[in-house]
Amino acid sequence: MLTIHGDRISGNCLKVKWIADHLGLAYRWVDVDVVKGEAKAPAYLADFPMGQVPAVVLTDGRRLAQSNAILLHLAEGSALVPADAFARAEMFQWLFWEQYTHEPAIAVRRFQRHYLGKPDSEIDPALMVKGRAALTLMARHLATRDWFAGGAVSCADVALVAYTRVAHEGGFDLAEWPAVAAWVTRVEAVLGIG
Ligand SMILES: N[C@@H](CCC(=O)N[C@@H](CS)C(=O)NCC(=O)O)C(=O)O
Repeated sequence: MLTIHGDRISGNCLKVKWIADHLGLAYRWVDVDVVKGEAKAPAYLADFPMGQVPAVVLTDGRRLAQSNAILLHLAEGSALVPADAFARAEMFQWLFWEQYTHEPAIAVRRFQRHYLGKPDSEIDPALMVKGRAALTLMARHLATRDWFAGGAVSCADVALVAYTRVAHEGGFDLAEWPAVAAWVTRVEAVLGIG
């Protein structure tokens, strides 16, 4: 059976859980408390040298880390990975953007504010600027489209919704970006969450 190592406070981990649930995959969930440093424990590092969650052990024993790589592997062959080559490339475009631009601003600000309890004055102001720019870019895209890649929900939507739906915990008010808020509701409905 698939084993998912994850922490439920982590959007990166929830992405993997949601995909597995959506696809009806059987799995065992192993809690790894990132705040307690369990992802850096020697036993965990021996199995997953990147020292982060999520990470999975596939049914055949092979291991894989990095949330979006895991999403793509689990969703291979499903409607969440577009068959059309350009739509698939668009999905990759948003997946890479999510990890390089969106998550490092919105998820990091959320973690510092909501989980470490830092006051706004102690959080790098650039995180708010970058997070707002990311949400504005998403809103511009969603002004003419319901989903991020191709004409249907894909792994890109699942990856992007993970931290967007909890952006308020990072101090971002989605009421300022109604197209993004409406898309969050659409993705949550597909995934049966929310
Ligand atoms: N690029 C990685 C990021 C993973 C990541 O940042 N994981 C965090 C939780 S969201 C973590 O494991 N932090 C604990 C640590 O670094 O010790 C992915 O997409 O999986």
